[in-house]
Amino acid sequence: MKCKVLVILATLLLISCSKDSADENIIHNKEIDEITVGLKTYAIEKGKFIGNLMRDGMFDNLQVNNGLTDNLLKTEYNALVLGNKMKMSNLLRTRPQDPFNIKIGDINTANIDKFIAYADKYDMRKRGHVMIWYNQIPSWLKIEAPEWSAQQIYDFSKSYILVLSSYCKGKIDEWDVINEAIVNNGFREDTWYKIVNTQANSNGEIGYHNYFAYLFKWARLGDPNVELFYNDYNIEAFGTSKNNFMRTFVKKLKSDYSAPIDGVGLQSHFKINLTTNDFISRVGKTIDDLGESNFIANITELDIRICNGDTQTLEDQKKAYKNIVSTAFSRDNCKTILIWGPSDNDSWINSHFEGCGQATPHDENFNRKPAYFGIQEALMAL
Ligand code: 9MR
Repeated sequence: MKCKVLVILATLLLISCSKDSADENIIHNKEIDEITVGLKTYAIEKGKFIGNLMRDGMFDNLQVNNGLTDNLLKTEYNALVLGNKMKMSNLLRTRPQDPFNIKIGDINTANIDKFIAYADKYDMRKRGHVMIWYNQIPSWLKIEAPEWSAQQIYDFSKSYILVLSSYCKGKIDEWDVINEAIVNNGFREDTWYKIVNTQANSNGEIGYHNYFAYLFKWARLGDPNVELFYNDYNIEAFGTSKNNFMRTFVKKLKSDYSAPIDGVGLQSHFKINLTTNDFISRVGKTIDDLGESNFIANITELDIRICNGDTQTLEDQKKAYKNIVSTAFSRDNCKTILIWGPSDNDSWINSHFEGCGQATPHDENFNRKPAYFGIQEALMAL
């Protein structure tokens, strides 16, 4: 009799244990779902790329922030760019023996390799940032370039781009060939390459258009299949003087100079009070206008900062993120949106704009903000 009671008790215990563990499984699976169903799940379904950047801290130590940034990047995003580590200041830090005939050995390819390995591990689209930029150049170039002739600027740029583009052939999906060359309604003049506009090269060619067109041709020569971009800020909304100048410039580059330029990167560093419906619909108009001339128009550095004095809330920021993502992605010629900062804990805004912050979709503790759900809703509704 005693034995029977014991068997019944043991069976009951077993049943209740296995029920508990089934409940635990459900909870556990839900947690896994919440962790693994990132924004990219929705983007992939719609044939789009949603990305973010890897900052220097994480690049140097992939497990920075207790691995939270790493987890966020690989869970949420299917596109990646490096914040600084592929800029010329990092890739060409040491002066090459002959700066007019750069060899692959002169370039810090370890940075490129590390980027590619990480992105490939998680099936991410890879954005190369950046080949030619007036800013973040090596200190030796800052000293020497002002003494160079136009032909020397051409030789330096050609050998750098050719070597870089060939090294990354088939590994990088899209490159910023030239970044931030426009100021208001003209070309930027305070650059290390400005001599190309006032002095002819040895072919007798002169002017920014000619130089920029060659940059694209060299990049294409190194990799026939990579997508090549002009990238800039404050060019997003249709009809401003910088926007008008940019659209005329890229079209001219393609039609009059046969530059193999595939698209424009609209950086999109927005301040919250700028992001009205009218402003965002004008961004849509820019994408359409570029599309009519067969240009891709990607959003390449999106963040929406809130500053002291702004009356807008995180809910307003959600609406703005949702609006820009659905406006851009509803256009076929916008394929990629990259956000410039994994979380409010590691966004460049904090150190560059006094009194501003909260610019990204994840908060200081890497938790999803309303902005995150705005992006998610926009992706789901595509
Ligand atoms: O995110 C970059 C930041 O860490 C650097 O301090 C800064 C220096 O200029 O560059 C930031 O990235 C810029 C990008 O390369 C080009 N567009 C503007 C970005 C924000 O300044």
